[in-house]
Parts: sequence; structure tokens; C-alpha cells
Amino acid sequence: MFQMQVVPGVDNVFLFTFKHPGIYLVRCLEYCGYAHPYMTSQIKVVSSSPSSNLPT
Ligand SMILES: [Cu+2]
Repeated sequence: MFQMQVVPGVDNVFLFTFKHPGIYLVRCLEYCGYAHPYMTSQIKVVSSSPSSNLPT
């Protein structure tokens, strides 16, 4: 699990190293208001091999 405090309107950057490709769920960890249940996203992790990431 990863947690980061953020400020609205400010870009945040962080790096992860995933061991396995896949789709990972991202969600807000703290209740932050009426829209909290909708504060989700996904990260799609693909192979680190540059040649395997090229469109076919
Ligand atoms: Cu929230």
C-alpha cells in the first residue's frame, strides 16, 4: 500500500516499481467529501521491455 497526501490543484509525481504487469486499483484513502466513493482510478502496468510496448 502507498499513501500520499495531496493538495487540490497541485501536480504530484511518484514512482513505483511493480513486480508484475496488470491493472491495479487506485483509490482515495481518506473520506474527503461527498465525491469520495467516486475517487478511483486504475494503473495499467505493462512489461518493462521497450520492444514489447510498441504498438503492433
Ligand atoms: Cu476521498
